[in-house]
Amino acid sequence: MTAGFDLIAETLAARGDDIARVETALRAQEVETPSWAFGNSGTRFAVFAQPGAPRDPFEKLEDAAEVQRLTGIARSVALHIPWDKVDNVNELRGRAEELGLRLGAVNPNLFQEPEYKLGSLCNPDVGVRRRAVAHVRECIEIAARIESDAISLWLADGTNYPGQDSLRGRRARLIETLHEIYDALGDEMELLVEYKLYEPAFYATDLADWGSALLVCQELGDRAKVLVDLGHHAQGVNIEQIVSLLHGVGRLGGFHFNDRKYGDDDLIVGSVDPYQLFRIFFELTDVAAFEEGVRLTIDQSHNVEPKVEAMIQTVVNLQESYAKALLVDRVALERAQSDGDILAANRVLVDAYNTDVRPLCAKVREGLGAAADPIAAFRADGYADRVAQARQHGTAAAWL
Ligand code: RM4
Ligand code: MN
Ligand code: MN
Repeated sequence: MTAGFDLIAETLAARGDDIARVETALRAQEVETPSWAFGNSGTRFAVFAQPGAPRDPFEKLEDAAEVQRLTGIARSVALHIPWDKVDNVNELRGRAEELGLRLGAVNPNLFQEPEYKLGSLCNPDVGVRRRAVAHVRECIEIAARIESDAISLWLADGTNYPGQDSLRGRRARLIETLHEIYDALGDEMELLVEYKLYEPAFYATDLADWGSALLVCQELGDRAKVLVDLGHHAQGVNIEQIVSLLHGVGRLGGFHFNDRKYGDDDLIVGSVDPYQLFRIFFELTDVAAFEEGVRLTIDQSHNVEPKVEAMIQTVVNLQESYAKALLVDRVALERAQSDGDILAANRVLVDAYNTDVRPLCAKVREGLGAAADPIAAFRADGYADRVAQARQHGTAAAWL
């Protein structure tokens, strides 16, 4: 392990770079875990109950704390309301602090109420629109109470059949309701606007792509930013280009990390296409996007794989991709680019991607008081068995 670390350090030193730069950046990386990924979840066909699934938001925080304890970079937890609604939100915040956590973005739920059948913020019925806005306002109040600085909005709104509703009409309603929401935000709060190509609507989704989300944000104001969920694009779309473009115009609010093969599969990020994840990090490391607070949130659904272990693996994947991006020889890359040396430029990237950064990441985690090998430590510790014993009675939290 030390040998692997020394090799990276020597390679960097030989080109006048310093491994301390990379270690500092890795120590500063912050990943937000989603509360909803700890509860039971399922496919369209079945929900698979897992032993030890948390029964309430407090137990979800315990699971998140286990992920943080072993990885050292996942201190913050995103909430989904009403799934994480509690009688006293200060208690939830207090528990988070006790566990060494922070509550992160608040996600309103505008997709589960029967009255949202024809949409929420775009619904043709003004009464439904009013109630949807009221729900988001309630989330803003919760966010203010827990001192969260972001509302993260995903709309399931859309239509299934051509002619079902006026596309222009829906857009106008969306802009109007979003203005109300934006005006209700606290001064320090950001509105993150997530887009998704399709699903649950199959013909026309009201916020289907980065362009329609960006236009909305530009209409609202500086604190409205686009959120990129990696599973929400058509096949083959160049996500790193979207990310770099949004960042360039100051509108990249953050990510929902996950991986996919076909649709919005919500698999472990970096499990299907680790090179894509690396390319995304590569586009953002040289522009200091992470220091400016681009949010790295995970949005995954572990239906059949054990949830806490899956989350630990996810955080490790995010750390390793970032580490590889930090190792790109920028001087050599610029030289190759200005020489028009296509293949040398590409090799610079591939060299960094092919570096075994595991010893480097292990050292960073140890320095943070976390585990050199988080998965092995998790399995040895027996957390999964302990919670399976402790959480036998009552109803598990589930998002269906
Ligand atoms: C959506 C979207 C949202 C998430 C819901 C549960 O597909 O990714 O971010 O909150 O799923
Ligand atoms: Mn998402
Ligand atoms: Mn999704």
